[in-house]
Formats: sequence, C-alpha cells, structure tokens
Amino acid sequence: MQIPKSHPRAKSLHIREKLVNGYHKGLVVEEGLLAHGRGEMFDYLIGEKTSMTSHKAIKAAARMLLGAKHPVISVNGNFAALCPNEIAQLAKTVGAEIEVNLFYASERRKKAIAQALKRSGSGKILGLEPRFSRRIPNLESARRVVDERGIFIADVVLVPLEDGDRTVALKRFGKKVITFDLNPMSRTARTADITIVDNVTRGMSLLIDACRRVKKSSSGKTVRFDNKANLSHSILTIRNNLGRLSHA
Ligand code: PTJ
Repeated sequence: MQIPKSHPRAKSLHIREKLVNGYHKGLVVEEGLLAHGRGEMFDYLIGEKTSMTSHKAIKAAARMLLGAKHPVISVNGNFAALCPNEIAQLAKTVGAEIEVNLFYASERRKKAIAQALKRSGSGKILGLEPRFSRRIPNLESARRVVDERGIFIADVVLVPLEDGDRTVALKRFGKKVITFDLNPMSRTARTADITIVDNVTRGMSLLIDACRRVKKSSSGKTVRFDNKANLSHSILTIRNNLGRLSHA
C-alpha cells in the first residue's frame, strides 16, 4: 500500500510496513508482529520522539560500547527487519561482532536474517554454526544458545527488544547489557545496565552519531549512568503525556 507523505501517522505506518515485509521474507515471526504492536503503544505514550532522558542513555551507551573490549550486537527478527543498515554501521563504528540470536529459533530464519544483514553491509555474522555453540547458564529458552566467539565471551552486549529471562541470565553471566525497550517497566528495561527507552528505528541512528562523536572527543569512555533514574524519568514522561491527552 502507498502511504501518502501527508498522512499524520506516515512514519509509524512505514515502520509497520518494514516489519510486515520482514515477516513475508521470513525474518520476523508472528509473535514479533505482536511485540511490535506493544512497542507502538508505548511509542505513542512517549510522544513518538526521543526524550532528553533517552538522549542521555544513548550517550552513555555509546561510551560503554566504545569502552568495551569485546562488544556484541545481538540481533533478532524484529531488529533485523527494522534496522539492517544501522546494525552494519554501528558494528563498524564500534568494532562489534554481530550475532543472530532468536527466541523462536529456526535454522531457516537464522539464515534469512544473516542474508538480509549481509545485503545491508554487515560482514561476518555469528550464531549460525553449531560447532561454535555454547550455552548461557540458567536460561531455558532457545536464546541460551550463543556463539563462543560472540556473546559467550562478550563484555558488553546490545540486546534490543529482549525478553526478561535472557537479560537476567546475561547479567548473572557477568555481561554489561544495553537495551532498546519502549516499555520502561519491562523486566528487561529494569535489569539492563542502560535502557534506551526509544524506538530502535529512531534510536539506532542517534546511537551511531553519538559513537562517532565520542570517538572524536577526548572526554574518555567512563560511564556513569543511573538506569533507575532514567526509567523513572521515562515513566514520568508517559504520565505527563497521559495527563495532557486526557485533558485535550
Ligand atoms: O525474533 P525472535 O524469535 O527472537 O523473537 C523476537 C520477539 C520480539 C518476538 C521476542 O523477543 C519477544 O517476544 O519480545 P517481547 O518479550 O514481546 O519484548 C519486546 C519488547 O520490545 C516490548 O517491551 C516492546 O514494548 C518493545 N518493543 C517493541 N517494538 C520496539 C520495542 N522497543 C524498541 N523499539 C521497537 N521498535
């Protein structure tokens, strides 16, 4: 369907179309469409824009990624469908590995995702070869299977649209976790070290820009970030927006 540029919700309809295309190409699962709907609702509540708080989280995430010895970008179906170019650019900018890691895992989908990422400029993709598979302890889902060259040895992992169980397991396993999650109340949001409460489709480009700026600056890569305060501010933004909407 052709979405007119003048449509008041053109941007979010385009994002939705990207995800549906990803579904038809075999990258996204049906459950991913539902997860996106949940995200759209929270995006509406945060005003469909990046808050000042999220800009701060992005800056802290850039520092953490650049200060890491072995950063890894974990990619699931939704992330691959929405941000294939940005994943390649971010990996190059911070020198991170890219690893496909799925909740609803299948070899076919892993391959489709890897191909889509490669077409968009990504180099080596981890998580595809069973001979390199290792397991994260204390995790039941398919996401426990990780690559020994990637998430298994990573110090910092970027895990957008993540499920709470794996975030907890990654933290217990000693990883620093950065996530994008539009829901500031989710278990992932509350467990991660840095939660960027923003749509990945906006936040990823901002994160790449922030990494480029940090790389150029001489201010160092030390990260001082209060994720609890970050989430409280995000919840306050939602509360204020709800107040405005109910009085409109
Ligand atoms: O591709 P797979 O098999 O790994 O499956 C991926 C999904 C997304 C289906 C799986 O990880 C899942 O079920 O995720 P959840 O538990 O529904 O969590 C998704 C979280 O991401 C929710 O808190 C949503 O609000 C949030 N979210 C959805 N879309 C976006 C988002 N956050 C940022 N940007 C989005 N575009």
